[in-house]
Amino acid sequence: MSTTAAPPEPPTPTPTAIPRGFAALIGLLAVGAALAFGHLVAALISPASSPYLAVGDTVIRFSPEPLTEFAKVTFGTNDKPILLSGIAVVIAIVALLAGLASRRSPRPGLVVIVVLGVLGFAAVAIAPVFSPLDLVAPLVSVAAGVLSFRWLHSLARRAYATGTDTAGGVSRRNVLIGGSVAVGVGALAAGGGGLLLGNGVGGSRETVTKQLQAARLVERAPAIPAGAAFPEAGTPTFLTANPDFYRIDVALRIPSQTASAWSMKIHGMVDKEITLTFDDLLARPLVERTITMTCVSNPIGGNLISTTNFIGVELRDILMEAGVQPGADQLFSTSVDGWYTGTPTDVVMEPGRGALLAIGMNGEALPPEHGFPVRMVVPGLYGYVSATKWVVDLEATTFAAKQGYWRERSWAVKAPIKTMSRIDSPQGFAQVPAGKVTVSGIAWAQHTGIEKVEVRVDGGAWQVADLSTEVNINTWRMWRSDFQLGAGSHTVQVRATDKTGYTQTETRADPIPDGASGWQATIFTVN
Ligand SMILES: Nc1nc2c(c(=O)[nH]1)N[C@H]1C(S)=C(S)[C@@H](COP(=O)(O)O)O[C@H]1N2
Ligand SMILES: [Mo]
Repeated sequence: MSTTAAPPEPPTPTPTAIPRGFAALIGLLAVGAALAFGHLVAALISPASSPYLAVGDTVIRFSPEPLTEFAKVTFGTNDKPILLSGIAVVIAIVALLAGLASRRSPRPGLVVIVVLGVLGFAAVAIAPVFSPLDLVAPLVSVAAGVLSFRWLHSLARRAYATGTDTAGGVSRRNVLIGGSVAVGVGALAAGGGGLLLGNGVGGSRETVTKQLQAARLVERAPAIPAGAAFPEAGTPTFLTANPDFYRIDVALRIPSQTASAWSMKIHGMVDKEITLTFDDLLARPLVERTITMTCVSNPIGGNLISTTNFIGVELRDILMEAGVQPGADQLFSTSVDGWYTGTPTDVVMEPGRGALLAIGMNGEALPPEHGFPVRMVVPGLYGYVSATKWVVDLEATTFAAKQGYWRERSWAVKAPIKTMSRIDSPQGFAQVPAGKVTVSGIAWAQHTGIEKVEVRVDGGAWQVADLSTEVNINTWRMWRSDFQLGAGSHTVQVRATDKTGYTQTETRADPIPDGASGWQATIFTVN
């Protein structure tokens, strides 16, 4: 038997490239599958570990301050969807290019998927809150990406690597389309599952709402009198409906801790450490207070201000029980997702200040985006130094020892809310009929109270506005004033005076570092 003659080599098919459109689609589908499966696994075992959201969080954390400020002021509550869409677009472009680069060999695409995976992995690993379990989701994500890319790529190679396009080509193409659809559907399902599981606090919120409705409060917020607002003249309603309450935070994923899983430790420079559960809070005297919250980033004329009936427990009483030691000038609070800030101890401990650990808003449990199950509220201080949402830790310490999140980014250490006013009607560039023109708006000086609001048109004499009935000194106050105006363009200006006698000055200041100041001016046209 002769074994010398080698068997004829099977003819190697000329490696035909996968058509561009399909190649790009394969990259997109595989990366989509990676993101979706990572998200789903995160939702199931550790919601904070979604690689996609972790990348978003990291972008926020390391963005230069002017950029985050621009996003907050320009997009307000929409800043997060806009950031996430931006990241999605970048990833999609990378995925399409990775597919295009892999028309002959899967290697370039696999390298890109692994590099994206490493980024997601790193973002999860350096997140402010991290546990080893959090690494599962990014690993599953990379595996899903690599496997679906290889599978789709080999399907495509088999469909296009051989021969000329015949009737068989069509059915091969069908195989490829079928495979793509399968991965696409799987990815969508996984992503949908992740979204569904994203905020599993609904049941817990319903329970808390029922508990609050059944609770006997030791202090109820007085009913809001009819004259407390002038909505017919263009001001907001006195209380802000929960869905309309302004929202500011750096949380891409709203934390989903249930009330029964919640606890908070009070520690540091205290005589006695205290750990509170949600039931401990419910067992304490519950109070309800009408409070206007304001964000330091609110520009002149801005709408980062809202009013609600908070239900909660006296923070001061709890701190008295813990025994805050002299010298602990800062109360450092941390949220379950790792945000942190420091509040001046002396303000929280003022007998009449009314600082709360809040658990309810307008008769309901706190909405998830406003801190469910527990947040801090300190009347008279901007939110970034006082209003920690999803709070889980409170440490008595010093301002010298620790810095809050926004203080690290150059905002002021202490931040009392500045006395300010806003024009709500007419809106800028509005057209109004000639004759009597009603100008209206809001003014605020939380924990001091508004004494007077003055308005003037076209630089004329200041006219004292009518004020709404005062609800309490921790809330906004509405104002209105009538003018007789002829046709043409007019400018209206407003300034408020608080109960210390301080009148807002004309000098304009930016929100950073400690809040905007200056008079608002609105230009409108009388026809
Ligand atoms: N955990 C957490 N709490 C937070 C923040 C945040 O980013 N994370 N932002 C603060 C800021 S800057 C403000 S103005 C208020 C806003 O509270 P609201 O969204 O309920 O209006 O929350 C404060 N509490
Ligand atoms: Mo804020």
